[in-house]
Amino acid sequence: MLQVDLISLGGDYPHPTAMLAAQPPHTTTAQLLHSALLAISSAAGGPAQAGWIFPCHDTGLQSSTPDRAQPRARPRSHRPRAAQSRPGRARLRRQKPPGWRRPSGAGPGGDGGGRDGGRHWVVVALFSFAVLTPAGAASAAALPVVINTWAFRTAAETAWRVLELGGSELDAVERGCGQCEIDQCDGSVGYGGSPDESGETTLDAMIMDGNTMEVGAVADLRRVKNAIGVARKVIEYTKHTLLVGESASLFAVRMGFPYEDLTTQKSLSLYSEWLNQSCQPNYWKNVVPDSSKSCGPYKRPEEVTYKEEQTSSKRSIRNHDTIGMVVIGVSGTVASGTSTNGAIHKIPGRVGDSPIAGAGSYADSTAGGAAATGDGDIMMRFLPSYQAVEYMRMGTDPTVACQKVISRIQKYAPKFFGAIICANTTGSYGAACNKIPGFTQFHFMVSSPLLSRPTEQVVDCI
Ligand code: SD4
Repeated sequence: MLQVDLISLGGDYPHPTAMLAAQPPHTTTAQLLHSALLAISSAAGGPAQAGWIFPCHDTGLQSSTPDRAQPRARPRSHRPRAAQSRPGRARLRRQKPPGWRRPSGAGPGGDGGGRDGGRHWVVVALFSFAVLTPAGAASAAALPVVINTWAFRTAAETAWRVLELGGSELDAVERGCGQCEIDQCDGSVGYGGSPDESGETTLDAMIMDGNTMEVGAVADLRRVKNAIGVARKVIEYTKHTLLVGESASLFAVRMGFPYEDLTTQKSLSLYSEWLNQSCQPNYWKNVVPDSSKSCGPYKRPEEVTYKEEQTSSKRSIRNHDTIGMVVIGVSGTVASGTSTNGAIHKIPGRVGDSPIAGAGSYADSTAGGAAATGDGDIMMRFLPSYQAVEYMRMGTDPTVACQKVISRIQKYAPKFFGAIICANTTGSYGAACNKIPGFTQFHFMVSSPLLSRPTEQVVDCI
């Protein structure tokens, strides 16, 4: 077994933001761990700075890591198991853009960007037909179903293809969300997005098996790109649920994942712009110097007057687009997962809702699955995904379950930014979002035997 003396491996390391003059100092522990990880990675023959190898896109089933469980050989039947429709109140508009083709391998820069997808939607709507499901009707149900947040089309296509090729529900979630990590969906998933206060991109992800209720999650993961892949390894090779920070990176390296810089020109310029605008916005409050006017370092004032800021999200909707995915197989097996680079300019160490079971997502094969997106600092306080699944367990229609969860958060944080997707074990699904200025509709993707292709849908926020 490889042993590394962390202390003797201390030393400076090339921080991603080294190019920027105003680089904040880092802790010695982080430096030591970083050096240790580099040493482990190269001792293990790992490509410490190599590019990300993730060949699954070609087949949907291969892995960059050596020990991926192979999928079942025989394709599953995708015939509807139950065509059950339940009443709901949401208005779901289904759209089918023309000219859809089976993907042949979109990588970074592919068409998976949800925000792009959002803009794209406006354009294609002029040329396509839309079916407006009247208020009072819910989605038709069939299995399997794949549903994911935002218009992350390549992620939906990847997950669906994994099912078609006989992969498991967990495989589909891992590959689907992993595709977004490759595509850097909206800059909010994967490497090179949402730099924190020190300019570094860190990742949160989780995956949940609704048969066994096992969860694998990583939070504040540094210098490893395939966060949901690492989360899956937490299920497969540990008895833990959640690993965090540099220690999660150490685990990832041991599992064979490349250890590499997540910084890109884009994340550097986001960071540099933020520094130039006096570090606005940020997540501090009640500190000196005044965090609404100047950069830190901040500290507690002599006399603290605690004032809970009304929960209007100062955050830009544009940089909050976590992928959350629920997959329900033909037999009703539920799996769910998330992957995100979290909140831009977050305080280092911040962990959002995405890697927290019941918050970011939840899966229970006796009821259904749900996944959330939005302001995780608010949403995680309500365990919305768990709550939605529990509503569905009681027989509540998925759309209504999603709405009830949003309403509950609204009572405490009327201006929160957030949305949730829900699906039950019959394949019925729904979504809901909180209506705030600039966010009145929520786009999501659905794949089902009732749709000829992964289809973007939109719901009006409440
Ligand atoms: C977070 N919930 O870290 C994530 C961000 C997100 O859509 O969902 N964006 O708070």
